Amino acid sequence: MNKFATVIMAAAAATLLVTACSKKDPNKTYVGISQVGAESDWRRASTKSIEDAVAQRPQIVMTFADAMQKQENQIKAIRSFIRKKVDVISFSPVVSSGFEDILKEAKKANIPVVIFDRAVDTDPSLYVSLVGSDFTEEGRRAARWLIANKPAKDSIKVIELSGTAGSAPAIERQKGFAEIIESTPEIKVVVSQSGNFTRVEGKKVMENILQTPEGKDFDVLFAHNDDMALGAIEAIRDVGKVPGKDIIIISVDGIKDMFQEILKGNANCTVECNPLIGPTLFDVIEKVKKGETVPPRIPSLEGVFDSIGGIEVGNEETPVQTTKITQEIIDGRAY
Ligand code: GYE
Repeated sequence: MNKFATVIMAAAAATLLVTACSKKDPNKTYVGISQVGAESDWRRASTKSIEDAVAQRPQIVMTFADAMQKQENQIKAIRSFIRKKVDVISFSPVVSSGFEDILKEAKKANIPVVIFDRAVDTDPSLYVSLVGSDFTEEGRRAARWLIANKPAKDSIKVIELSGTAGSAPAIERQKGFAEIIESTPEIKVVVSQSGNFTRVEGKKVMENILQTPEGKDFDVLFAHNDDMALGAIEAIRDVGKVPGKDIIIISVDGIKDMFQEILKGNANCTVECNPLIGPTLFDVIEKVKKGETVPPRIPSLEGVFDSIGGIEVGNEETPVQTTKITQEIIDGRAY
């Protein structure tokens, strides 16, 4: 075979390969998912819920990309989904700002976007639906629990460990908590620092705070997620204070490890945030692929768990009483 023929054949093979890869089965739904990372037990449960849902739906062809908590990775992944011409793009935005341009690219390519978990602050016309929790209400619930169980003191000092800076759950949990404690002037947040939603950083940040004057004298830890609270509990214990007793520990998510700590008396309350959104998410994605209309906002139903039970922490529209944690409840939890 001469050189010319070899080149032609290689080119033909390459074309064939490209067509084979890009040929889509019309009966399948091609979905590109960009997940935040694997920063917490909550996140790992969210990914598992997505994988389980896909395993149950043979018609879904998913490309999954882990952004490792970096927005730039997420933008790259979304751009590659657009190039691949998937049917639907879905992602949980690491932070809420800075997605306008890439979402416009998706819109231009006629690919609908379903956001899950965390919100973006772009024009809402750039995505079809947001499937996820009400983080502001989670912050409010945490504050209502504190007010119902506050120590009898003139001054109650709170240290807040916030989540990833600029992320929707960090912004909104902080806002909801602040809004409710405002009417109880003896409760004050004296320090607020980010632990980036991880156990390791939660511990490190708490260790540093414990060395400052504010860290020597405080009453409550409000952490934006359980993983940071669990790291902070270790740091608090290391300086000889008793978490759950000397320091009231309140956090958000509702992972098994935190339930266990509350049952042992080492922590006090966790506001549930449900990561098991896989089935709802793919129901929405399939409807979107078929061109059906879906609600712009699909919230999750969630509880609040503590060692007491029966504390009202909801609002007028959605009253919620806390559930007292038992070993049986822990054994029945999926994450
Ligand atoms: O609370 C935290 C995770 O976006 C609601 O992200 C989610 C948060 C969750 O890392 O554990």
